[in-house]
Amino acid sequence: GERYNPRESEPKWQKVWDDAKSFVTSNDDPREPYYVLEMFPYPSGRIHMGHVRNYSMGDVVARYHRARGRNVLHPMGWDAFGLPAENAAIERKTHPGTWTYQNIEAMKAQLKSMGLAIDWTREIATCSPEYYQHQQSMFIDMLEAGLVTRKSSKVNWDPVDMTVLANEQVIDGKGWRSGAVVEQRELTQWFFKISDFAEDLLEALDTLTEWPEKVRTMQRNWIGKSEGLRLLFELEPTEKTDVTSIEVFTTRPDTIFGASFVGLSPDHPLTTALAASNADLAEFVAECHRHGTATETLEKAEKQGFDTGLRVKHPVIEGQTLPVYVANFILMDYGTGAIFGCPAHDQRDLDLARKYGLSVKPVVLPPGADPETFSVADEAYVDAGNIFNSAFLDGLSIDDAKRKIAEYFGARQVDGKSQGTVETNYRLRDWGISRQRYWGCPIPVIHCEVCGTLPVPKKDLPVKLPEDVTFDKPGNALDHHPTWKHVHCHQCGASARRETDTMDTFVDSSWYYTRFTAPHAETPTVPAVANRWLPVDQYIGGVEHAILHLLYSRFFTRAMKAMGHVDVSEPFKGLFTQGMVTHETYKSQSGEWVNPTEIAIETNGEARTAKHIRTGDPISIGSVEKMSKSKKNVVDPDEIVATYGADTARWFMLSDSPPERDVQWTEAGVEGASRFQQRIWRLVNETIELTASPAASVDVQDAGALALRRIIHRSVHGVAGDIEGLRFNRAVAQIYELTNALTKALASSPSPAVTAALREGAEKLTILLSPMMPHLAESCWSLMGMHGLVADASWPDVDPALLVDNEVTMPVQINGKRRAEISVAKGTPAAEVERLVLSLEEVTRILEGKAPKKIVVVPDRIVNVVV
Ligand code: ANZ
Ligand code: ZN
Repeated sequence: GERYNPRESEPKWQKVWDDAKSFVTSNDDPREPYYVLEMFPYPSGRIHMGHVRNYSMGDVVARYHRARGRNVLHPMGWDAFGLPAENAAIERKTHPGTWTYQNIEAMKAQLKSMGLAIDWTREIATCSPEYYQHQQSMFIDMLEAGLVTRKSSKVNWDPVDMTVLANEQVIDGKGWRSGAVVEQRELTQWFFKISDFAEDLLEALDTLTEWPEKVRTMQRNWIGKSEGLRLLFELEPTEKTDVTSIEVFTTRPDTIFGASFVGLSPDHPLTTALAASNADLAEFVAECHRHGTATETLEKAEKQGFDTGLRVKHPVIEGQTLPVYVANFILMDYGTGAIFGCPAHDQRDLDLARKYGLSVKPVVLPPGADPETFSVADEAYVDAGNIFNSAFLDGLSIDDAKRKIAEYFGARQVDGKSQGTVETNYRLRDWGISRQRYWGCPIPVIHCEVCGTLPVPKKDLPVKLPEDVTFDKPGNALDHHPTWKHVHCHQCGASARRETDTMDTFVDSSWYYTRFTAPHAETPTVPAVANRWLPVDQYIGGVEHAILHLLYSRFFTRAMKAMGHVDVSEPFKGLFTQGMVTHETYKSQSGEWVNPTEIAIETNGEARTAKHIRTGDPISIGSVEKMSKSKKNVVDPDEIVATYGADTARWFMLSDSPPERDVQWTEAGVEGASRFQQRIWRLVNETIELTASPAASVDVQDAGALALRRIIHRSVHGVAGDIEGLRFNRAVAQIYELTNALTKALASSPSPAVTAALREGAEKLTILLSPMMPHLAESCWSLMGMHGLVADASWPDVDPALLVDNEVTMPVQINGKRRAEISVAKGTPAAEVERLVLSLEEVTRILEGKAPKKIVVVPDRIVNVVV
């Protein structure tokens, strides 16, 4: 037969699937629903190998569950708002929308060339008003339900991108996109009250058993629950302030006897009040602000303090006082914005104490340490031990001491209040969603001079972005627009200003999976439909979204439930985070990165050398790194599809490593995948040369056929299990094994029974392959003259009897001497065993053409031949 030609076959089958609407999913289909989703792409312009890997995996899952008779939802859309579109618009002098929609077209064509089983009728782009009007309407509902607030807060301000950044978008004090040093600014912003759900979001993590443990841990840490004590310290009277006490939050009240100072945040109200009449303190606070208050920055920054001159009474040591410092590492929006410092057992406190000469008194004794000599030098002791140097707490464990001291303070009073109150705190902050950018979902409110801030009436939605915007000035183009923001109040008619902040793009991606269930509905969801599909059975994407995107989506689902749009709380039942795609790196002699397509590699035994194909210059082969533009080690999926076809790319992506690990893209690997494709094609061609009609019942008495069928059925069973467990590389390995077994049988001048088994094998192999190499599978299916499309074929049934490992090996004796052995299925009838024994080479040699005198078969045990 001819070589398989993917370039011809792939577009052909894609058109057939399209015309047949093979992957269009109906919401009314009575079969069991199954929802598989890959994280939708940002339309940056072109798909990359990471997408290829992600979507190949999702497609295998989708096609497999279709074959299993489920009604599969496998949609695709575009996370289409965001800053890069504005930057591109500035660079290219186009509109962000033009750039975005062009990219969507290009990337859609690329995804289509991969042959993905996607229902494109459900495509959504978050930048289209058809989508974001529902987001606006839910925003209004959330506002009315008290889930949205507007408050003034300190924000990370990127002076180059002129926008607010989330803490995690600040890296080493710089903006993640612009690299500019981030400033702190006070801004009035919109917030989603995700912190209302902190406990629920934390507890429900235990129910997400189909999520990777590491992702659940990351979420737990992000929510950061801690149980502690609010504790009042009495101020020594002073004319500097009327304040009489300072409230701190501590998780270590057991260390109170080791307290050596009280610390205030630079933003603490008492700090602000004191700074009003203390220029040095005001300068210290300003300096702290210049350095930023992002958690990460603070952890790295040198600990700085300012002695306010105030003193508090030590709450447990009679007659002792403690100084009150303002310290740069204390956040205002956690706990009470004030702490007590115990330098012996907290590193930050220790750094501060060493710098300003404060006392360091250990109160937790490490197991086995000597209480007389134990001391803390430069490293705080933060581990377990028993309390000492602490009067009535001495000898207790940390936990027991915490309980005892909480009771002690609970029973005392300061300023007419209980001195100590047990309290739970969460690190999780409310979600600031305001962005000062044009290319995002407008926040649907107006600010009226008379009525204040009002939501836009729902009948006036969507609040559309104006088309005629310019980006000639830095900042928010929406704010610069000459007319857009000037409106009249719908309530009183007075002049009003539209909100010009747009929503964080994480809002768009927090509910798109719900919208896919009814993408054209006039309401955000059709609850009955959404409830049928949700939660997503299998969500697949990058681990970089393990915290924010997933947490925001979990919050949003809860909010949507509260508003009656869905009836589930958790959006994603199964979560899988895939590894990255890596490639070797190459450098020219002048130290420039060189793309893999520009070099030729020569292999000499173990040694590999590289040369530039045009210039012939030697190139050095460097380490294997994540594909990135900066290292130029990127392989373009388009080129791979054009050279080898989509199936080869898909196969290689699935075959080489466990899907949660990184996969190294290599030329040799792709070529191997491409050769395998041809092998399958040959195998099917040669099989139909032997038998052109579809598999009928196979003679189960025939041992050779039985052995082959056993391999076939085990493969069907095993590949199914591996796909369900998302062990794609193992599924691939099993398909290789099956192919080898079939090839071997084909080469062994097969009997009619074996030929029939071979035919069965070729058909089943084609179905097993079809989730991974769907185009090749269609070609094989049609070549074999099978009915319909393999895309519509059912996953093969498995004969359970063939899965049981019931082979027995029987020794074969000739005249009482062991000469050979034979493997047959348990219970093989004596006549069949006799027939097989007589065809054994060892036996025919001794018989020399004569018939044996007698053959005794003890089934499943032994064979005796008498000659
Ligand atoms: C006294 C103490 C002694 C503390 C000791 C720790 C160790 P988690 O567990 O993360 O909740 N803290 C409280 N509020 C703070 C704020 N706004 N900014 C910075 N630090 C703050 O951390 C709670 C601990 O962090 C608290 O317990 C407090 O210091 C500090 F040996 O109190 B601890
Ligand atoms: Zn008004």
